[in-house]
Amino acid sequence: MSRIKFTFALLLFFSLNVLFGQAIQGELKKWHKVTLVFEGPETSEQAKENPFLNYGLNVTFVHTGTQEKYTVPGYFAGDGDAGNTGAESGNVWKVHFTPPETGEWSYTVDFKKGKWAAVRTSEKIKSAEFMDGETGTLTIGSTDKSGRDFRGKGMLNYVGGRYLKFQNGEYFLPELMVSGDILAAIANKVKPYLDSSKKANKGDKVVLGTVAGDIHDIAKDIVAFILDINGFDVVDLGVDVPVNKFVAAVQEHQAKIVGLSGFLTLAIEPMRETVSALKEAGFTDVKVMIGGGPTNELVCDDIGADGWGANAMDAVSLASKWAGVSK
Ligand code: B12
Repeated sequence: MSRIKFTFALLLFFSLNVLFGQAIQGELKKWHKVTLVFEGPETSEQAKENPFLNYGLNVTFVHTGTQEKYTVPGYFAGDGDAGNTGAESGNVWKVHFTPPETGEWSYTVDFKKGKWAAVRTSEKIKSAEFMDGETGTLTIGSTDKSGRDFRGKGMLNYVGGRYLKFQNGEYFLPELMVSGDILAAIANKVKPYLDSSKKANKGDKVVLGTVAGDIHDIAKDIVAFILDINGFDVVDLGVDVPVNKFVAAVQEHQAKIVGLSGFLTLAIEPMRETVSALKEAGFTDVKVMIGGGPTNELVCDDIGADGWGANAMDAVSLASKWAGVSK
């Protein structure tokens, strides 16, 4: 574009904005917040005609390519900087939109006035004029954010169960991570009050750990806790446990049961090596159970383990069976 054309386009853009009393703030990028700022009616939070109830501002955005459509409610924003100024009055109205797609979005403003206009439609509710009926377009580019910046990941959606997922496909983990910490905290508080008669199994030791190369321990900790409250003495070796450490722990604690946890496909080989190493060390009567993401009964058979568990209660069932305890 020549410099003259560019200057003309720029002037047109600004004059249109002035004409409509409108500005667009924020980076025009996918998943970034774009704010439409309107110069609307001068009013106040204390006005008899309550701006949050008796005005209804909605902007409908439509993606030109896919026709994906969102209607986003706007709000009375005082002087536009009320968070800093504390202003209760002004003529600034805002709508925030986070475009979920690149490309062109057209928008249409609907601005109404009347009793409870913010929450209902009625023939008595009329145009509030100002920006009502205004239209425009936004051209949205790709996000330039990555890493921990949420603007590179998109909206967080609930996808069932306990999980939240970003639009880029990544799961949001904190709840799961925190749940492990909560369990540990609860376990420490609850254990002293648990029925000590369950400790009839005392002597039934389970050597447990997440195998070499793998640091996932939320599930392993749950298994340890459930085994513990069911009367087993758990020797928890932690995570990334080398083969020889399992063997040494079995020797030291004279344990008859070993539990191997792993969540990486790469954990299957260390599990196999641990099973073999125990046999080679002469612990042929030691039973080994496995569990965690990539494991199943086929893996169990293939690596020569004695049992597989889908969950912590399976660990209790297997250990109880091997210890000759009925559960
Ligand atoms: C939480 C998590 C993490 C956390 C772990 C935090 C922690 N302190 O444990 C963090 C963020 C640290 C992490 C790191 C990584 N992770 Co990760 N992680 C997960 C995630 C989301 C959940 C796993 C989990 O804890 N589930 C919760 C438990 C409680 O669920 P559960 O399976 O129902 O638990 C039961 C059973 O498994 C069973 N059980 C478990 N162990 C045992 C043992 C026995 C003996 C028995 C009987 C039963 C049993 O009992 C449990 C309780 O009921 C999974 C994806 C997923 N949704 O599963 C990926 C996942 C396991 N991770 C994965 C990967 C690749 C990694 C990383 C390599 C990523 C990276 N590039 O850095 C690193 C691992 C580094 C390493 N060397 O280990 C991949 C593994 C892919 C694969 N097949 O190899 C997964 C599947 C994600 C994915 N789809 O890509 N991760």
